[in-house]
Amino acid sequence: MKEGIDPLVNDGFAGEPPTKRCLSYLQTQREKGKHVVGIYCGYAPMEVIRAANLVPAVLCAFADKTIAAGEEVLPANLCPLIKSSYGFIKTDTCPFYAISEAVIAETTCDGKKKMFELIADIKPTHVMDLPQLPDQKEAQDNWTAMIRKLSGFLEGTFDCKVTDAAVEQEIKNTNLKNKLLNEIFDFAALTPTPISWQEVYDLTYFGQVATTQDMLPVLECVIARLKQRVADGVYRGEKHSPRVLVTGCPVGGDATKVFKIIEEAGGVIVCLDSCTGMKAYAGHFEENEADPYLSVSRRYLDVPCSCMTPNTRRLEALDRMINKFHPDVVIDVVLHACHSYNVESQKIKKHVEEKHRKPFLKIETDYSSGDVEQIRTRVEAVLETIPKK
Ligand code: BJ8
Repeated sequence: MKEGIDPLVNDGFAGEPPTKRCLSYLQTQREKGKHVVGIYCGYAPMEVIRAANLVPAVLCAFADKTIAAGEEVLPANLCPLIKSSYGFIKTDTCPFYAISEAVIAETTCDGKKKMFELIADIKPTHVMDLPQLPDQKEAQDNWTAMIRKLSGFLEGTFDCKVTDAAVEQEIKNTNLKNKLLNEIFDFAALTPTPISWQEVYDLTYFGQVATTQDMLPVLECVIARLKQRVADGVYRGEKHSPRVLVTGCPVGGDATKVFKIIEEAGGVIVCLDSCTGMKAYAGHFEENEADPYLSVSRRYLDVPCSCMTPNTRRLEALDRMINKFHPDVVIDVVLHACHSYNVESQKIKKHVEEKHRKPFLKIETDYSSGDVEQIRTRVEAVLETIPKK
């Protein structure tokens, strides 16, 4: 938190890692008797999980400290997100995994998919077969069937009933939560911007876990505080700081070193395009469809992850974000050994440079601090190419 600026969320967790707020929330829900399921991906159909009266816990990890434990079993040249997540489970130190009574997983990248096999015998683990050619009609049919199958797994595991009416209600709840979060993202689109990347990240992280009902007062209060900041002329960075859009792999914990470097180099991050950022809140669920599962299926198949081919939706989403947030530069963060985001980066670079005539930088990194100075040099160099305003 920048000195002199009041926190947007004043609940005692301001300035703390967002995982603390989420863990506290999950513990409270458990004490109230609610069951918790672990999730690993932006494709996890939250509306069905919530319709079963369950609370989702995000199990993707971003800490360097568990990589060594992960590498005792997994290959060293694997994505750090997978090694870190597995390392936490292997050392029995992940409170989010500990509180989860079952795990929901999807066949996204090979590393995650095979890691799920290694943990499947610890807790009930339900793997959903995610189609990866989203434009094919069969993809929609199959994904809808997989989401229905998930309902069956949750009903069997937690002795509950997932009704269509409850799924429909959760669709409406998600649309409302997304609407308010997008109102908050609108503030990041202002020049200068009154909201920091850390504040956006805190909210997007909490939004994965908390229900719409629990989020509503928080979000309404944040919107009021942001309006006040604008009225008071309070903003982040300098008035004419280079505006940065960060896209790519999910970034959290130790990987936020990249965000900190961008800020220290004088940039202001105005858009976080990843599953740990704004991506989870894009799009819209059609309400009052004859089959609410089809509505859920459509929305999730639209998630523009690099595991999809072709992933044209990511380019379309980038167009919308560039037009809204007016970045001066696009930085693509790729985690080591994430082949799909790494290969796709070439397309993103071409699209950004040729269609939008903006500078582009790809940063390949992991959770260690060994490359901080090298990243800093590259970030400083790209920010220097931006004409002063
Ligand atoms: S929807 S981005 S959360 S798969 S683990 S793919 S970084 S090699 S996390 Fe993801 Fe779902 Fe897609 Fe979002 Fe690469 Fe690592 Fe795999 Fe990763």
